[in-house]
Amino acid sequence: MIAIKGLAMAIAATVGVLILSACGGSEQPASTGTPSPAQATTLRLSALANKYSPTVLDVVAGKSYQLEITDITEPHTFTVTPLGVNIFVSQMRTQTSNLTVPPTAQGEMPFFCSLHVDMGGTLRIQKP
Ligand SMILES: [Cu+2]
Repeated sequence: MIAIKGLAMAIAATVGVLILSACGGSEQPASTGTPSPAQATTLRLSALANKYSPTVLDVVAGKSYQLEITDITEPHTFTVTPLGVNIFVSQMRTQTSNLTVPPTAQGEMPFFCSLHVDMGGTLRIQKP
């Protein structure tokens, strides 16, 4: 919990710095010198009523995602056994976690919550 709060504060601090630098650089055109690192795509998953929705998540092998789980009212897991993914979802309301799909992964794999029998879906992995 403390680590998560610390992360939230770090993100808040980063956002603050970004806003500050955006204001300070008003005389210069948008900086195009350094390409920003590839933006991770956000995958949204609701945990409303202890069911994951949508039940199909489309991802691409080798890509990283920000998995944003919303409507959390009690602890869950986001588990994909073949990928070795087992994220503990402990924050109330919304939790964002990194999900990286290995480049060699492909096909359909079940994802599920190990705490709720009927809570799960299918991760559909496309080739890049
Ligand atoms: Cu659950």
